[in-house]
Amino acid sequence: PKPNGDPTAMLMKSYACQRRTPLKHHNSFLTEALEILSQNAEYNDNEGRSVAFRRAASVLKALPRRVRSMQDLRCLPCLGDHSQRVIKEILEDGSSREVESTRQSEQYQAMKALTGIFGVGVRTADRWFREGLRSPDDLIRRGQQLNREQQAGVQYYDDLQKPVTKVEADVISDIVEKAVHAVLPGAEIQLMGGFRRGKEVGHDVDFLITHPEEGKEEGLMPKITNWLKEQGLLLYQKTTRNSYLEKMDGPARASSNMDRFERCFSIFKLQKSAVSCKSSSTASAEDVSTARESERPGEHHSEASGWRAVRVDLVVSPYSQFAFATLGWTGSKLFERELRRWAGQEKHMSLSSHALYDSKQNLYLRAKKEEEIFAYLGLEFIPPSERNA
Ligand code: TTP
Ligand code: MN
Ligand code: MN
Ligand code: MN
Repeated sequence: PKPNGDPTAMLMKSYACQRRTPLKHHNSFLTEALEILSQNAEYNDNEGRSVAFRRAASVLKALPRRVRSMQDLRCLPCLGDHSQRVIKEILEDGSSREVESTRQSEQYQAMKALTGIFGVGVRTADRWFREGLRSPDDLIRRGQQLNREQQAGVQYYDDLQKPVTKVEADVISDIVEKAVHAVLPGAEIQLMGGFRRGKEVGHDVDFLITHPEEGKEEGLMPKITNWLKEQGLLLYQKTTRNSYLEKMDGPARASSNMDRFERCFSIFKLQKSAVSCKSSSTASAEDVSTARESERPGEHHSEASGWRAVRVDLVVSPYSQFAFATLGWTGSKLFERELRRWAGQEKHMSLSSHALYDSKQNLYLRAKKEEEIFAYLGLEFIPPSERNA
């Protein structure tokens, strides 16, 4: 038999950062199922299993066509026994019993609802689940003690569950640009995360801010948030100072996903009139005139008001780290994870959102553009729109 008898057979590389993964692909019916199992493993604190399902799903996203039989999966990397079993069942029966029972399970649904609250991670959600709590409403009813972040998360829960559209992201971009330039002319602002990868909706809007004169960016975040507060545009914000020290944090910390930039987790108050103006000239004046600003405390109901809450992440980077920060904040999360794994396992380098360290040469590799980082890593450049691993 010819080794490459099938002319359509393609060589699928095993690291997601070696592949092009478009936003729209042909196998959502399989990837959504595998991602439920991945999510469930994460809820059960089983990171290895969670990543294995996520890698399997990601391989299917990179395929040029729909999977129709197990034959189509020959020679594909990252598909373990468990993933193959699930895929086989879906191909034969239309659905997988394990996936459907997970989807319906009380634990999965409660964990999804609770971790969906801004400020609530898996550990907190799991503790609450074991105490019998199932939803944000349960937290309010039982008078559960919440930190400031979680209070905002519960208060704006309905709004924050609603996907943020590209038009809304563009309106917020204009606002952030205005705020940044008001306090530091010459600063540069870049839209990051899912929207940089071409997504049409997101769970938040991410921005990276820098200034070509190194040092000018220091202490910038409080100035930006103060300006936004004065304009009445912020519902919540928490700023963390930059704590990156190259000597201490560089190579040692590089494998961790958390970076040490000055950053701000925030919730913006977005006027609906601003959005309808941007999206078309047929702005519905109705939305605004029927707005009721009076509402009971506890929860905000967006339908009845002229504004909605939107999660926004702001990050400030020194110019010398901007390329690394850009690469690190574009995502997807699996793509980032695979880049760091590739760097460590295949190149003996440590990659973070701050730097690239070469352990063999014992030095930091400087870069002004993302392209240079891919080149140092011996990878073909993958544009943001194909990093949807
Ligand atoms: P997210 O905003 O969480 O994800 P996303 O923009 O890809 O998708 P969504 O539409 O759901 O918002 O993260 C954006 C990028 O930021 C992601 O690639 C990883 C990076 N990131 C960090 O580097 N450090 C962090 O602490 C977090 C939370 C994200
Ligand atoms: Mn995002
Ligand atoms: Mn997300
Ligand atoms: Mn984000």
